Amino acid sequence: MKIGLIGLPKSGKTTLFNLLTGSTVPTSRYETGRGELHTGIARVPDPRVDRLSALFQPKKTTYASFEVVDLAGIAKGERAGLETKEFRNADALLHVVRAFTDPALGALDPRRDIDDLETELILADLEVVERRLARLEASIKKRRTDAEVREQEILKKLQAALEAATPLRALELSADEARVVRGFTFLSQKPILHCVNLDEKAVGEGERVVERFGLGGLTSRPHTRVGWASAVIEAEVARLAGDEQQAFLADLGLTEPALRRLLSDCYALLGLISFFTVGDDEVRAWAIPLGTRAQDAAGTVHSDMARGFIRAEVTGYDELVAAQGSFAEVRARGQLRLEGKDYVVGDGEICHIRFNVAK
Ligand SMILES: Nc1nc2c(ncn2[C@@H]2O[C@H](COP(=O)(O)OP(=O)(O)OP(=O)(O)O)[C@@H](O)[C@H]2O)c(=O)[nH]1
Ligand SMILES: [Mg+2]
Repeated sequence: MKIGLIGLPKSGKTTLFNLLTGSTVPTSRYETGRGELHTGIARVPDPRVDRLSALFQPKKTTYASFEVVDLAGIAKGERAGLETKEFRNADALLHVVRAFTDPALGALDPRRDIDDLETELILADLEVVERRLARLEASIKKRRTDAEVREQEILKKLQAALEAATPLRALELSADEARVVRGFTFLSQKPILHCVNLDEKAVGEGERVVERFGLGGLTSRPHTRVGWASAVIEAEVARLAGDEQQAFLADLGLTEPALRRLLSDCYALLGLISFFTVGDDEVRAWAIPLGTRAQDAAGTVHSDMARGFIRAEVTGYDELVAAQGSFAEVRARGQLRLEGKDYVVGDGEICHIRFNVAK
């Protein structure tokens, strides 16, 4: 899964990118960083993985992760900067919205910035739709095919929505429509998390960003979330370890580092849940969309496991922890289930896949 960091210039994207991925890309108030693109990996913190790892003492512990792409800022009217392949195929957008004061950047107004950015996404999509519609029209004139007429119908529906300033993520599409639309990688269709980047002094008021900046209308939109952080504070939090970190957070009136919250928000925004595989070699979290069948879940681990799938042995996280990680004990308690390929895997379940690949 891939997350694209997006936002107006100097909103703090690269600062947040560094935090998410543990990178050290230079950030600056002045440099434009035009055309620069950074990619990295963000680990999704999960206390359940920590606990399982403590129980199994594996050689390796692997958290679920996101790929993160950081682009240069997109100013009003500069949507051409969005035409990057690495960005186009992002699964979700993390929109960094400035809410810290910087005299050089003018008055802060997160609501306006959110609308301005959304407008750029919508206009970029509208250009794609209109280009394709012009081609389709010419092609249908020459030789009419049902497939192209259907595509034209669907694109006209999208065009009408975009012209009415509705992002495509707000449209309900039938399976048939979704299939046609998928290949276009429309930007306004991607789920979006607006992260309000707060002034250091305001960080204790994070829980109230929605009221404070009049963002109430956004939270009820489909595939949209509002989060907050103060990137500069988070950089300090990240430098501290354990107890010191907790003490610093408590001083600021915070309960946890913003990164943890933002990453779990991204997870939820994408409709993802985790299942775990455990053993002496590795304890690992796997991200799957809610509603994934056992056979497809097996396929995220290895394609052979999906192909030769026989059964999944499944138990819950709480059950396994209560049994101190002993499968024999879980089985004895009648809490180890054998499930078939159509079983829908639940969040936090521990799965052991039995499979057989013919030679
Ligand atoms: N006061 C304050 N400054 C911040 C915060 N986040 C970022 N900045 C500053 O804003 C400036 C720009 O930060 P970057 O992370 O480079 O912003 P960006 O969005 O990546 O910028 P471009 O890629 O050039 O669009 C730097 O000087 C940061 O230190 C914040 O939470 N508070
Ligand atoms: Mg940057």
